[in-house]
Amino acid sequence: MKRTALITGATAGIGEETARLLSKNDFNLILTGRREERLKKLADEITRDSECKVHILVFDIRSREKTMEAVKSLPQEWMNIDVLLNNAGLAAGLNTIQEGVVDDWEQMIDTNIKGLLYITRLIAPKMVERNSGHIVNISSIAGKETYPMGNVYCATKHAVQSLTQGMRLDMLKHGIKVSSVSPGAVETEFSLVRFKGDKEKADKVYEGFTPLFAKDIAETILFILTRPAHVNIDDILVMPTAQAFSREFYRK
Ligand code: NDP
Ligand code: 8X3
Repeated sequence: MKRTALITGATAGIGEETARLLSKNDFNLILTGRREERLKKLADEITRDSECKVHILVFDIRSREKTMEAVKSLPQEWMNIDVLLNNAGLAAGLNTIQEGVVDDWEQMIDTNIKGLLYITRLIAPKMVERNSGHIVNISSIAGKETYPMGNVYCATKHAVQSLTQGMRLDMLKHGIKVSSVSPGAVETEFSLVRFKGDKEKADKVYEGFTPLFAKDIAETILFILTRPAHVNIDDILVMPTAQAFSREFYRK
């Protein structure tokens, strides 16, 4: 029987590629994000190329009300969510603390921590009721190390690590699986967003080495989701071969 997965941030990068991969591996999908056109296009592609059913929800995860409305709007047949992939997130800017942009800090905290919590709070109780479910949180190497000027972004991902442990402890007796995936540099729209559309700056991040691609992380997520019932993958750190720790790159 197919499982239902809700993916936050399915309009680009890791979320989009994971949607494609899960659609071919016995999942029906609830795809979310702010960019409706992209969600519709992806839903059309997936339903054309697979047996997967897709439902889209358009909302800004920073809004508690909009997130609640979106989840409450789900038709009955979509209410039993087996997998929650907490992927929506971003880095905004790269500045020292003393020159930090407070609006950027708020955007990262509101998306990467509070947004993740809002949606988890809405979906986890139903998993607990059924004594079944799997939450996968996308953390980062930035959740394990702090790098210069990464301050607030790294703090949000450290929070994701901590929340993953908290979720696992609190839902242990209900048989809920909780995992995190912590990638190094993945070439997605991440750097374009971080540098606010400056493509030259964004491209420089991946210059001279082969980064990870969204598909690499999608495959890791699929691995996590397809372990036997008695196996929980707590955390996987995935790095490009040419990257050691958060800021050591071997560039040719
Ligand atoms: P992308 O920028 O390609 O994708 C980010 C996704 O998050 C988009 O679908 C975007 O959708 C969604 N999102 C962002 N803000 C909001 C919001 N306010 N409300 C709803 N959705 C939102 O980046 P990645 O795929 O790389 O990032 C996915 C996750 O992976 C993030 O949590 C990131 O921190 C993490 N990560 C990324 C790494 C990398 O090097 N790329 C490495 C380690 C972790 P939309 O804009 O349509 O709302
Ligand atoms: C994204 C990877 O190193 O740019 O989380 O923070 S990094």
